[in-house]
Amino acid sequence: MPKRALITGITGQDGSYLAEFLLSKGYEVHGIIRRSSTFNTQRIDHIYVDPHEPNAKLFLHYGDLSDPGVITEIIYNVQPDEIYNLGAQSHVKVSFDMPEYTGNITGLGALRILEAIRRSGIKAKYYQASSSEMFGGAPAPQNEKTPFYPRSPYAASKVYAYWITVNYREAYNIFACNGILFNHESPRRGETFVTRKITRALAHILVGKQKKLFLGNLYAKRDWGYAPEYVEMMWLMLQQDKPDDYVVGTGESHTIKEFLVKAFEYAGIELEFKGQGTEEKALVKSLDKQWEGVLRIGDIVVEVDPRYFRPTEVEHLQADITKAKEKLGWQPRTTFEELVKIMVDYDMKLAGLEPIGEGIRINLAKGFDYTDHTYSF
Ligand code: NDP
Ligand code: GDR
Repeated sequence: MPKRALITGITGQDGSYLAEFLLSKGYEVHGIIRRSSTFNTQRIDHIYVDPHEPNAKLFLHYGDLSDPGVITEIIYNVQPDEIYNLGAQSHVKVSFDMPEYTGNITGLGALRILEAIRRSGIKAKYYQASSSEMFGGAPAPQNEKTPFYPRSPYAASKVYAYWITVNYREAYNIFACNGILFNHESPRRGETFVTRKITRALAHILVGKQKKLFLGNLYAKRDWGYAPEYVEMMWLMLQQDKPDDYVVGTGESHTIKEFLVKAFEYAGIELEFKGQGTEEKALVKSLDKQWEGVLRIGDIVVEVDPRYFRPTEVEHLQADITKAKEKLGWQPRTTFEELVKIMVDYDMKLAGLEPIGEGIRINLAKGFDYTDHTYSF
């Protein structure tokens, strides 16, 4: 019998990579999707097979983390061996606009699944998508022993989900793990997270679809890794003898500004920064011949817009990955520069441009053969 996994948030960045990974391991994969007036399954369309086909291994169920009845019913009907709870209102800035909704989905959603496991008596292992945002204001580097200091409704909700996971492990002997993952990005990253916002805007500027990119705080530091690698760690945590919590990151951090500069530089554009605070701007200092006519020296391509500032910011996240290295053999394989190149190439291609190509080659060389909803690397 193949193992059976249930994924909440299967239509998101991580859910789609995890589904591919588990299918490649021979799992039968079930995912919970939300009803939407437009298609929301673009990230998994390429792996979907009509369930009437005899070789179908991926099955989708309508549901919502706000609805305990349907969550319980799906878990009871599917009888999964492993449950990965990746569903969330996952945008930190949006959580300030929708704090209660975020608490309901991102926090209580975890409880609803754990309760369904407990009440049904199903022997499913549980993975909780915990986040480095829980460390928030705690000094870097952060590890499993660092006290949490959440700085947003999102982070506070994740802290609740973290502790309820630990509590159900201790109280009811459920095999439940927290993966405390630091930021991880990819060509499938949602378009409003800062890395993808930058690479997508860059491509749009180069095809003349957008003039300027507006960003918030350029000086926050993040530990950015490559998402396909991180979903492998989720699975690995559930394959250990004992359930535990692990920090996963690269151990390196960079500012938003560094990401911005590297992305433009890779495309052949040198930026120069002028002004400070809300007056800060990035201008084109030099550019490759191929962009002449599209851009000129001195063009302002980036401006700071306080609309994107957060009421309370998380200034510096950097993972101490000692435990995951020692116990799970974790070794990040993609560098910051490689990640930037992979994402810029993707967005250039998506915008109809010839990609620079290094990012595509890097991805292939790493053995990632992940097919995307738009094209294959
Ligand atoms: P995404 O935002 O890309 O995906 C979130 C998923 O949750 C989507 O499938 C979304 O569905 C689903 N979802 C949202 N609201 C509900 C709801 N009410 N009921 C059911 N499903 C819902 O997130 P990522 O893939 O980047 O992240 C996966 C998880 O890991 C999240 O929990 C996130 O908070 C956490 N995390 C992410 C990190 C990162 O750097 N990416 C780092 C640490 C933790 P739809 O497609 O319909 O919107
Ligand atoms: P984050 O990711 O909040 O770390 O949460 P995001 O990319 O949204 O922000 C990272 C940093 O960039 C700064 N920033 C901007 N952010 C956005 N989104 N848009 C902007 O225009 C902008 N300008 C500057 C932010 O202030 C912040 O400092 C992500 C999510 O995936 C969470 O679900 C996950 O838990 C954490 O990563 C780890």
